[in-house]
Amino acid sequence: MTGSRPTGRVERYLEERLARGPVHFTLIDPDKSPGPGAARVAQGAVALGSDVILLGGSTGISREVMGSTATAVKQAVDVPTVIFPQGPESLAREADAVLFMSLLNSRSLDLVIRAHARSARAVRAMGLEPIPLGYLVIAPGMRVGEVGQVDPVERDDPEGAAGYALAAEFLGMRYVYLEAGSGAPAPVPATMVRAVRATVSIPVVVGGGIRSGADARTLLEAGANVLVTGTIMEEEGLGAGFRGILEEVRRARGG
Ligand code: 1GP
Repeated sequence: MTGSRPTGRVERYLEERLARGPVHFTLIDPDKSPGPGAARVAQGAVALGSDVILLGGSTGISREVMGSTATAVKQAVDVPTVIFPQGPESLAREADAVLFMSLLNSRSLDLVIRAHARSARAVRAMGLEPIPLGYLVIAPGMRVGEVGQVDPVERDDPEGAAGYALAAEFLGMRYVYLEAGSGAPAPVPATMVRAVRATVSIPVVVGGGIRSGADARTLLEAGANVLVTGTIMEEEGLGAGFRGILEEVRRARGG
């Protein structure tokens, strides 16, 4: 499932989990749920079987808010706390790792590589484990599509997505993330997930617009290895939608 061998603790944890089946990431926005609020959400999500707490989501999260939220979450749960960065200013040493992600289909060189060059040494100095990931925005892309100055992959272009994903693998990235955009009216199409899964050997992460067990099941059957959900929890807490998604992940693991 992986290309080059992972060296960090969080990647080894993920590799072990992925060997048993699909994995779920809970995305929490520290601006909307700072500190203890995030810790409560994380506790509930992990109790339902979520494997990783991702912190990120809105623009302009300060290092302070990210740091105090990571600390609270780490005290509350045993699973890794990983930063889903909006930019170098939201990095904080209190987390375990950071998705070190290139926005593959951005027109902005900053988001493809330049911001990374500016922040790489800080990531190392903070002791954050970088998880190399190719991030690909699929239409509609929502806010990240706009802010990220993206040329979105169209929903009827699975081959286009597969091309980007394989290029990411060839470049040594160890995950590829297909992102429909937070709050997207529908998730990434299953045909696209299937095409990418059939093309690459690295794990395929899928997020954006996953709101129900039925959505989750469709994506898992298409071969998604990691599902990321954020909005459903913001809107409904740990209600039927979220529970249904986790149930499908559990079922796909055979448990
Ligand atoms: C956003 O893929 C994540 O970056 C999660 O999307 O908020 O729609 O669940 P949602």
